[in-house]
Amino acid sequence: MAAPTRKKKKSPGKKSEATASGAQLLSVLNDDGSAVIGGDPGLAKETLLSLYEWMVRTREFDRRMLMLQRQGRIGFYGPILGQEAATVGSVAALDGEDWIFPALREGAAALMRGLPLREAIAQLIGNEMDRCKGRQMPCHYTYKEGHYYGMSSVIGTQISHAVGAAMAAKIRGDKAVIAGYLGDGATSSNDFHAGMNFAGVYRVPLVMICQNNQWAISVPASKQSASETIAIKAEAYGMPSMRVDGNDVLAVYQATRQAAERARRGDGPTFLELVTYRRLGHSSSDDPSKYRDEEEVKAWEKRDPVDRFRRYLSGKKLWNKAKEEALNQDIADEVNAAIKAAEAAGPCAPETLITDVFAEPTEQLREQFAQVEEVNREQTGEFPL
Ligand SMILES: Cc1ncc(C[n+]2csc(CCOP(=O)(O)OP(=O)(O)O)c2C)c(N)n1
Ligand SMILES: [Mg+2]
Repeated sequence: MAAPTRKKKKSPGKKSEATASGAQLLSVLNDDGSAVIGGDPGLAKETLLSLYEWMVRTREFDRRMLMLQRQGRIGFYGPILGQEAATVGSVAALDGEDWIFPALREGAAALMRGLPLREAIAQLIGNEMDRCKGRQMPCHYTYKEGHYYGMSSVIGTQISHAVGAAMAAKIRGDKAVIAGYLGDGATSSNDFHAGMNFAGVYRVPLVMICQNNQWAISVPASKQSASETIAIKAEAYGMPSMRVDGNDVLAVYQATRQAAERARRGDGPTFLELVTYRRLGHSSSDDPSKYRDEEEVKAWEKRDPVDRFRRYLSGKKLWNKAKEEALNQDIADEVNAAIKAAEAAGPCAPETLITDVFAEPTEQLREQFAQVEEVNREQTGEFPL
């Protein structure tokens, strides 16, 4: 996405300052779509529309990918319905050279940084168009050109990676800031404590962004921690934090922008807790009706981040039904074309089993591959696999 443009003069509202306790909840948008007085970050029209477009694209992509999984066209998918504002708002507030270390629900960030939709879908399939050649689990995109790091599936390890990269940026004197994402569940990992401590001590240029979606698979946030909030944990590491309404794209944008500017100035890391909700299952393999109350889901539906922002744009006369219909059609066409292109790609070549392990496959790898070929030939009478 293009660098966000901002109108000059307007200053962010007082509520946005990072607090020591992290107890306040920063929000800009009321449920009716109006903005809290003094809290509107005053973004330019193009930026506002781009935020909305990305939220809608993210939602449609997510919906279609889950459908592909249900139709058996991809193996696995981790939906993000309800969390669009958290990813889109935070990524839009970063500069293009900043690095993103995603956790489980930030795939849209790769798209915003330029990963073509068809390549993202190829990653879900694991075919020859996939730059990881099917070696990563679905939804574990990677896009180096867009400074989007490949996600590690082991919960909490993304934190150490992000902190390490931030330390490297500091040593090298880069201008880049590191955005390290995690979920509420990841705050119980050893890596969280080690990473937060290191980041605080060395004052690395980092924004830790926790998407508190209230659940870690079937474990509710209330059983995850005895702390009053997640944001408050940062205090122990000497790090300012903010608790932000994660379903409010303007609040997320504003908080991330401020935290990134702070890091870029050399003033060290900030921790953001984005309060949001995972409306669907943990993944396509999960059935949340087994462990949570449908009433809770319905309550969060009313705070839908896309509807809320649409109301804000409509109130500003920047959006209407005709524009909505045109955007929906464009995105549907875009996703359809991307699915077609990704599904047209063939499987990965069998040799990719042994390439990229070393610069040149070793003799042992070649031998093993020959054995695989032999077994396959015996069993099927043909090769390739
Ligand atoms: C070390 C480790 N333990 C367990 C798992 C299995 N696991 C995958 S996702 C997940 C829950 C993560 O919850 P959270 O951090 O809140 O992220 P969310 O899925 O809600 O986005 C677990 C336990 C794992 N991947 N790694
Ligand atoms: Mg969670």
